[in-house]
Amino acid sequence: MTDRFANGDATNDAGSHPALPGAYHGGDFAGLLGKLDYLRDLGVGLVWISPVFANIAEPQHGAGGKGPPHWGFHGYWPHDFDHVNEHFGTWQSLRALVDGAHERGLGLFIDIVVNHVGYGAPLSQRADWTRSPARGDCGQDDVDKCIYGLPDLRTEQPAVATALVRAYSELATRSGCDGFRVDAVKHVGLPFLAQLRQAVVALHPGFRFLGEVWGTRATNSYGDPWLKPGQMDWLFDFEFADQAVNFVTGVSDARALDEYLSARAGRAGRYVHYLDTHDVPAFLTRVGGDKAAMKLGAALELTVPGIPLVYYGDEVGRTTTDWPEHRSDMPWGAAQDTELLAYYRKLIAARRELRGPLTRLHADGAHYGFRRGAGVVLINAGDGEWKVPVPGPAVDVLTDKRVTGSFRLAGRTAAVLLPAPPMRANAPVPPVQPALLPGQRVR
Ligand SMILES: [Ca+2]
Ligand SMILES: [Ca+2]
Repeated sequence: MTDRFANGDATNDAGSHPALPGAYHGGDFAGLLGKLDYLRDLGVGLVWISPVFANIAEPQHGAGGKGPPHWGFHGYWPHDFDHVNEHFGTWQSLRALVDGAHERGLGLFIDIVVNHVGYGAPLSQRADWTRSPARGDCGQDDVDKCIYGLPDLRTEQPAVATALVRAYSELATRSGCDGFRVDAVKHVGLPFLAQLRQAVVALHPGFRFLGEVWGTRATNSYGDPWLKPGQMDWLFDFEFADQAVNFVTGVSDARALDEYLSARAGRAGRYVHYLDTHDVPAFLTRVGGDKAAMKLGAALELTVPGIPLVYYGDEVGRTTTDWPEHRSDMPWGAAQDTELLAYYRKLIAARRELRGPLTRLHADGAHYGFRRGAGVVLINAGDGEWKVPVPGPAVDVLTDKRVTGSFRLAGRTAAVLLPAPPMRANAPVPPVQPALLPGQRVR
């Protein structure tokens, strides 16, 4: 959420009202650029930012016009497809952000809106471009209805499709970004999505698409049409957060969690899972502000197969609720829970050692354990200690504790065990046991 992450340029703050939850708060591309080191140090590989095109300027009022004012700070109310949102910066500062990400080994995805324009945008006046509630020509199906009363782009019309494909190809080229997160994919026809992908990938081989098809989950075939060749590379697993909440709060047991993880095993690599996003309340809020439960959820999220998404602020203990709090400002400085941040960093670093499918080792009550690659992950959602046998010497990389034989995992904690590191060449040589000296026989 570019507007809410960091303000790096005060010259684009006109019209910002940080005290109003529905207004622009001043965050921008320059602010993000200045925090890329923070993101790199957190360990993420890819950054997903808000839609970048200019949004409608007029605030909207929900609740029949009586609600608080709400501007397009989130970027989902595009006004035209040629200009960058002036609150976020310029084409140049967007390019500088992407280049800055690449210099640090990070990828960058831009959210794109292809389904609709903002309320009252000029294109909403053109019946050949849009369906609109004001004209009464919205449809009933997923593709031709006007979601949230937004003017719906006629992406099935060749002229509209061609113009949008051209605008987003231009965005890919001018920004230098690595991929698009495509908004409201369910509400756009598959032929348009294929046309968009084909055009952008022809210009930029390796360009990737993450599609938001509301309600997809890695446990069933609902999302499969959007995962066919020529469509999206990845979709979201809308089920994961609920499964994680249920397990860490004791609503469901390890067996239920294991059934879920087994059911998603075949598709997990094509799905992005998260604890929360800009559309739902924070995980930490859902578990009653219990930091131990948050850590268990993070441990689960960041160790299982699939592509984990960390929504900004999760890693420092930001609590949010429903709109508009779930898009609140990123906490910085003293407002950050640095202990939780350190925990996230360790988990993300450990994740690089956890590859391939998950093999269940324990699924009993509140205890869940599995092997993945070289690592063993143990999650104790119960209150009591869990004594677990451990094969071979290992290190719990979350606490740096060395473990052999058996491991006592405290209640409400998780562990990621990796093989104890081999001795380095320049490390001091430990004393050799006399019985093992050459020429000596073991008695
Ligand atoms: Ca600013
Ligand atoms: Ca549509």
